[in-house]
Amino acid sequence: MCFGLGEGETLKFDIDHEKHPMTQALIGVVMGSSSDWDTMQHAVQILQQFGIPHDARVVSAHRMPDDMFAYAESAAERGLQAIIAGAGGAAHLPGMLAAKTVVPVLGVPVQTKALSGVDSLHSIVQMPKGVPVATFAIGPAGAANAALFAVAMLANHDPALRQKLAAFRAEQTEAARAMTLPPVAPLGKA
Ligand code: RP5
Repeated sequence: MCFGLGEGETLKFDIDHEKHPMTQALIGVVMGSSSDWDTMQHAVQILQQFGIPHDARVVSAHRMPDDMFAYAESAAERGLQAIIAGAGGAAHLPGMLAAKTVVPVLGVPVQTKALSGVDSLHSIVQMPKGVPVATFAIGPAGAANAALFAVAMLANHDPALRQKLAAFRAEQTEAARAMTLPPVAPLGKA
């Protein structure tokens, strides 16, 4: 699956167009299985919302290890600024990608049936010293936050994108301020 800019769409932030053609992905989203898509699509939604060129695909650490290495080894030369990697269970994918590239890897633990994703979280977060994986919350919130983190990294070098991110935060603030609470339930019915 590949998401680039559509025809007529303009790039919404300043990048070196010599180095990064209009449709070149800046963020790679990978996952161990198509069964991770329900979770990982939340990352893609955020990237789409901010107009970040990206691609998304299945790259399984244990079912297609050679492809995983090829993906990681070519990540820097393809211009990827970060890789968002989601996996569940004995979740090797983010750590093994990080072992094969210096492009920052943002790990998303996918919720599992057996251990609710705590297995995935521990597998991803407990990287030994020297090869880091920035690890996010279990499930869709982690996927969305990984993408927001990637946006924030890109925004360091892009004032327009930074403004967009600030507006996104401001919108959330307003939504929280507008929250109201329901009346207290009568005694015995709570
Ligand atoms: C991992 O195994 C994937 O990331 C997925 O979360 C898990 C189960 O994969 P399927 O058996 O559903 O394909 O590699």
